[in-house]
Amino acid sequence: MFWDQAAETRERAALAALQLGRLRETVGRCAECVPFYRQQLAETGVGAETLRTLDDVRRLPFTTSADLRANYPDGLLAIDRRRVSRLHTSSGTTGKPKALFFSKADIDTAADLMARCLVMTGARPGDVLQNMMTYGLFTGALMMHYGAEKVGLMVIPAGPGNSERQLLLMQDFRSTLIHATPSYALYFAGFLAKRGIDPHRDLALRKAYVGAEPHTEETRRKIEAALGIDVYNSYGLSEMNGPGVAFECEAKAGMHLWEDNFLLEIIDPATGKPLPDGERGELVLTTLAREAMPLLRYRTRDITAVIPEPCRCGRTHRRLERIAGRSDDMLIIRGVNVYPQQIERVLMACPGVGHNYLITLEGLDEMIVQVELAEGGFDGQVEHLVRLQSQLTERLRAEILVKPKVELVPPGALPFSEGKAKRVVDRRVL
Ligand code: DLL
Repeated sequence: MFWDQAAETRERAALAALQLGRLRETVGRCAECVPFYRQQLAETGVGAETLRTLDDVRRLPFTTSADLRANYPDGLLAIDRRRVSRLHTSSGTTGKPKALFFSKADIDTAADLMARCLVMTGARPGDVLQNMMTYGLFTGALMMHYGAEKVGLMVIPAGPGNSERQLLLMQDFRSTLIHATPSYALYFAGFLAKRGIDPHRDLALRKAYVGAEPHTEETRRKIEAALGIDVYNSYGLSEMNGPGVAFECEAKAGMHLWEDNFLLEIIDPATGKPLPDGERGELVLTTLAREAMPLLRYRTRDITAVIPEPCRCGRTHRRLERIAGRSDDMLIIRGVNVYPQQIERVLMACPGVGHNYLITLEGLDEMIVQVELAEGGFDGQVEHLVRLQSQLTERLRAEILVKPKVELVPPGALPFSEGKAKRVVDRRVL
């Protein structure tokens, strides 16, 4: 089933023509309405009329999150203030937030792309979506909310946290779909186990949409097994609408990126050079149909690759691999590059391991991995704990080439955040 079959299955040649037309229009509007871009485009000598093929996008300058911060609050706004209908922000790790503006048409387009995503996974009117993302300046909950209402789903704007209340809502209103961060979905699965709830018997859940933070295939499987549902990966970023940029279809084999709205490139993060389909690098996105705040070649910092093969669902928009991490998430430990996702993969694949973990770096490159045991996972036999601990240490060492100190802790012992999970605490002395 499709939300917009013509758009979702548009032939590649027609899609490319549409992209080129929209790219020219976007560049023209940037030059006309945004002084920051006017200057940049003038310096590089590129204008809408000089873009002959899609590859010419490479002649445009990159935009970075530092540019967004430097132009805070409204230096990148391309329309009159009176036509802005929504502000979102994205905080990131340091300094001023990024301000993101949306016109009425932008919100409608974002909702429409979200609707494509939902219908693509089999959501239908009659479904009840419990939206466990944070409502507010964060795009996560609201953009999903608008898309779900467009499809005709009943939405419960639950927000995150308060698992008792989530369960009550879920039972009383027979929620069939949930939208959550993967860390909250995992945490909630642990909460249900503790409460003795059998999702199959006691709940009506069918699917979960998880995103907003990196997570591994092992985490997906763990949530699917614990809740007995299908879990779909949802990718997006505030700078590009929030959720609904790329989403898995029923095949669950990569996320279709809506190429009629975003022009994608994969580059080598170190050199900025383009990489071919199938090769992993940094995702760079250009908005193709945004009114309030068009962005040219935005460096997402997210590491992924394009899956070039056509998808069996019939959609022609290319798929992205699961995000492997952010280029700025990489840890360097004793000279070795380590991504937190590598650690998560090992932990979540290991029986006996629970739903939360924390990586702490101390002293001179000391790594401590604290991990919760599964609910009911400790049978009182200390030797079983010792075995699990040494098994995890060995598997981690094989994966990341650094030997961490593994600490097993009881279920629920580690801090849990309602927003995006904080997986790494770096207390190293520099
Ligand atoms: O997290 C938008 C969103 C909300 C996406 C809900 C999906 C679901 P930001 O707060 O701006 O926006 O954070 C964007 O989060 O650049 C990635 O690093 C990360 N991220 C988002 N989705 C995924 C995902 C929202 N599925 C940043 N896998 C992005 C891995 C993700 N990382």
